[in-house]
Amino acid sequence: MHEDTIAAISTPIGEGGVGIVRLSGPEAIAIADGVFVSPKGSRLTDAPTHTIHYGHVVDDGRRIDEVLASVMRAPRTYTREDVVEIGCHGGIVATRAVLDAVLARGARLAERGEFTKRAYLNGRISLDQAQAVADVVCAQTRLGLEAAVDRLGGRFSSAIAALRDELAALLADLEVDIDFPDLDVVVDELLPRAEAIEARAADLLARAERGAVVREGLTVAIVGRPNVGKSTLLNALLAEERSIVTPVPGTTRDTVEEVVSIGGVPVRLIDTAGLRTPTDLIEAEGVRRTREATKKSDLVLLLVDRSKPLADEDRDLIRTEWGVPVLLVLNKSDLPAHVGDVPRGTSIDRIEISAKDGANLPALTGCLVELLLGGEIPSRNTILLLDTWERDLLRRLRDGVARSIAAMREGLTPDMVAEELRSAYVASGDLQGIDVSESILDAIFSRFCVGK
Ligand SMILES: Nc1nc2c(ncn2[C@@H]2O[C@H](COP(=O)(O)OP(=O)(O)OP(=O)(O)O)[C@@H](O)[C@H]2O)c(=O)[nH]1
Ligand SMILES: [Mg+2]
Repeated sequence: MHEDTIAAISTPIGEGGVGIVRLSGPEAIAIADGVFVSPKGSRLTDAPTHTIHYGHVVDDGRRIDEVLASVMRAPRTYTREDVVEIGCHGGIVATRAVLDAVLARGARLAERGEFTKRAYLNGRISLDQAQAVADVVCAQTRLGLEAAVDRLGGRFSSAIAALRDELAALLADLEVDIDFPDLDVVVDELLPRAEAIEARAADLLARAERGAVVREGLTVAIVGRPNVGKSTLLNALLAEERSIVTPVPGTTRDTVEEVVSIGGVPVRLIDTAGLRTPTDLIEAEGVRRTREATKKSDLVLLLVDRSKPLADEDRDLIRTEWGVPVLLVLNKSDLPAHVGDVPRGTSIDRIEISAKDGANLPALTGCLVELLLGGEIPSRNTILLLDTWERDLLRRLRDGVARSIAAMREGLTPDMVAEELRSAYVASGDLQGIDVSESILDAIFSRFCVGK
């Protein structure tokens, strides 16, 4: 248990219906009681666990806010410590003043994720579940949320625990073989078990790689000459008038970014300034930003206006090597076509749409699913949300088992096989959060906001 008591505002900063100041630690109830006055004179320190109390927070005898204080005594709390949540009216000033009052009484301002870190250190949740909490908070699509909630339920932890148990059993059987070389635990018996472990680790890894896409999302840049309908397409895909659309070429001067869910994957769409020889400084900067945007994209949607003859600038863009897959989009299919022959250039596919009336937009989304996700729409059962370092450990686990299998097939000695299995076993332990280094812990909890 921790010595000190931490406090923070647990709701988003800004005006809202309520603002919650959360305290956790041995002095949480006493500190809250020190700033709390109930109309009937009852004390939070006498309150039974999991009860809510009406009153005011006072500082220097002045009432700061009318509040509801929830008293939750250890161990059945988020952190397993004494916790008090003071529900204020919301708004920046009042909530902040309540926080200042408890800080003045001896609470320490919590660091990012410190409440959840305590929940982990006090054994209420596994590291895996702590990560899942961050994913729940950060989820950008329904699918991301579902996968995070699944993980919070501990599905990944139990899968790893099972693998670890089997690795331990396999190692134990091998030890017997090492100690009594003529006892001859046959490779025939161990090999299929190792193969089964490898198959399961490989499956988890494949799901984690799909999950990485759901978690980190993808980026798509919409580029083309001025006036071809880039902003109109962004708005159509978003189903809102986000970007300014006018018949004037050069309308969009800065990049505009929004996230849409495509097959449950958050896709950051970047509408860019039309590419042409800049006519002024602002436009030159816009064009530079367009080039930057394409560099950080996973795919480029290259738009051409098919109601106009193809311009030399279109041709240049079609010939450009963008370094990522390009989908050529012939826009304005609602108008008569005057574009003539459009060379394919570096694009891997092409499609005709009308951004204005939405014709063929579902097909465009289908193309994106095909090109970005290999045609496979992820579902909560086919993905796993893991951090990069966890994917790394999972890979190490699988590789260790794979090497042990190779060693068995080559007829190497049992202790050589065991050595490979041991590295897989160590990786499984790290994945369970046993002996995770402080730096990894810091990396995990820094993903949280203050107050979580
Ligand atoms: N008929 C028709 N008009 C369209 C279509 N898409 C866009 N437009 C029109 O084309 C004009 C330019 O559209 P924008 O979306 O502003 O074009 P842009 O590519 O963003 O242009 P810049 O920001 O200047 O680079 C507007 O008048 C749109 O209404 C379409 O599919 N059909
Ligand atoms: Mg535009």
